[in-house]
Amino acid sequence: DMDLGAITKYSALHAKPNGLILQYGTAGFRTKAEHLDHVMFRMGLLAVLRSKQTKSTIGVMVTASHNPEEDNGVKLVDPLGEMLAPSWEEHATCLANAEEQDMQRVLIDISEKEAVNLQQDAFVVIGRDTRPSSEKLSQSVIDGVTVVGGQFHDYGLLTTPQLHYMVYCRNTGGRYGKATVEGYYQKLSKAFVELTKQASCSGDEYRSLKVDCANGIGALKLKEMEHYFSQGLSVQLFNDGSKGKLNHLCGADFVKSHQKPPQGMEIKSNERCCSFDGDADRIVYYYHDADGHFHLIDGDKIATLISSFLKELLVEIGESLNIGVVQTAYANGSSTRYLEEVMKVPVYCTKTGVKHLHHKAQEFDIGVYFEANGHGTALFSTAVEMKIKQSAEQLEDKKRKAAKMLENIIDLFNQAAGDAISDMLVIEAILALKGLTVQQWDALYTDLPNRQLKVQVADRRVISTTNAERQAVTPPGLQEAINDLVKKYKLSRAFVRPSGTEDVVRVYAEADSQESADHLAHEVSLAVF
Ligand code: NG1
Ligand code: ZN
Repeated sequence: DMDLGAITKYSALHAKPNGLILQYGTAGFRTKAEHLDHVMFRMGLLAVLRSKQTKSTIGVMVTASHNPEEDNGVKLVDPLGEMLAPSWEEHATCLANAEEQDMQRVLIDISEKEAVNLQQDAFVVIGRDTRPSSEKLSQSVIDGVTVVGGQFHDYGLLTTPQLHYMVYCRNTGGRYGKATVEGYYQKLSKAFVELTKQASCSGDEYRSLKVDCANGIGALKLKEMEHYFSQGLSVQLFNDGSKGKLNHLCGADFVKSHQKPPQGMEIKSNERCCSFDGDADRIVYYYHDADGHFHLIDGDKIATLISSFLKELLVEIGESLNIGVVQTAYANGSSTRYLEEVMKVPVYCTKTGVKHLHHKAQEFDIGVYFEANGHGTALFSTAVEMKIKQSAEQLEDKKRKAAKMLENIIDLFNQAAGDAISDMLVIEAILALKGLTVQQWDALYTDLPNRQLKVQVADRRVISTTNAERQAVTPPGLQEAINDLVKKYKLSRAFVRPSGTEDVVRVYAEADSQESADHLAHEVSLAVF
């Protein structure tokens, strides 16, 4: 049973600031680091309950991803490396906001509602990013875990996707990989090196890459990992945390939202560059053309490269497996059109937030999902993995080679979560195998000009949406107004939705020219008031 006395005693050492209300959103809890101590302690408690209920290892990651260095956050990772189940998100919010004297009751409530067997053993794994506040906050998580008798392993510094990988490994009996940082490096590097060995044109041009690490954990981990894969790729790290501030004027979020290169990176024309975000679960590519123009290659184009390569391999092997691409409303219209009309791959749209994309992608033999901002991965069903393994052993020559390639690609993806390091290696392998330059990849299709705006409103919850957030249901009249505005432009599309991570309404518009996209976004933002 729970030692309620001990919980009360230790909880007082992690006291909640009076009146502070936080919400477990799409990315867990996120706010200024100094407001999070009680949340960390309580998420330690909750992770133990979730572990007892699922009879599995649960993960707790301390990070605020691309937010400024002063912020921090926490999210729980479910047994198969997935985001926390929705009913437990509600429990998390309840528990985080309970006043000291109500803590016991809330904990008992959750245990009863979820039929948690308190006698069951619990195991929690913990990881943290490089923020100055992260070490102490992860210690508070551990306090929470231990006060309710949970066992734990503290991995210390990890990228977010590495923690997802550890949880997945531990709950699948080692089939997926070894639950150590070393195991992660070896699994991915072995697959990568085998793939790039098969590239016929392994000329120098494909072999080096500039990486902006957002002054975050990605730099640390890439440095540790570099020598494992260096025979296939040499990486040059920028914003490695030795000088600059985390996520400041650099990183995937900065590059994507400002559509310009990060500070601290010198780019020669046509050099391949990429940026990670602060916890290394997002990646975008870019380059400067001969005229010095900046070109961004976002998650949509990454998904296109990956899904077309996978489809080609399947054709080569002669397997008719179903492959689907999952996007959100933010996917550029050109990418959706290219995937559906040129590549003939079915495309599905879900609500924003990777858990929605991840779940949808699980419905296919091969599901590729990416948010435009560069968060994504590919999932392979167990049946596919077995089939491909067989093909790699049985088939002849060309088919066998393709099956072997697919086998390695499957190993190279982090199937627990979107992963900047893993995605980078997948992309580098595909470019090498196909002999594609970064410009050729970029030229697959041309992005429609688009604009994203944030609008501050009194209460963003007055806006509700349907059809994967592409249509507004309330307030009345808003969707009609948007429809009328969209009609004024060519190749146009626009939508609004309340953000799940910030107190704003987001406006997105695209059209045939940048000027039109800007106008449309502006007009739509006026209609929101
Ligand atoms: P919100 O704030 O709900 O738009 C943002 C990103 C998501 C996702 C989450 C979680 C956009 C438009 N939205 O969500 O894609 O990454 O943060 O971090 O990029
Ligand atoms: Zn992130």
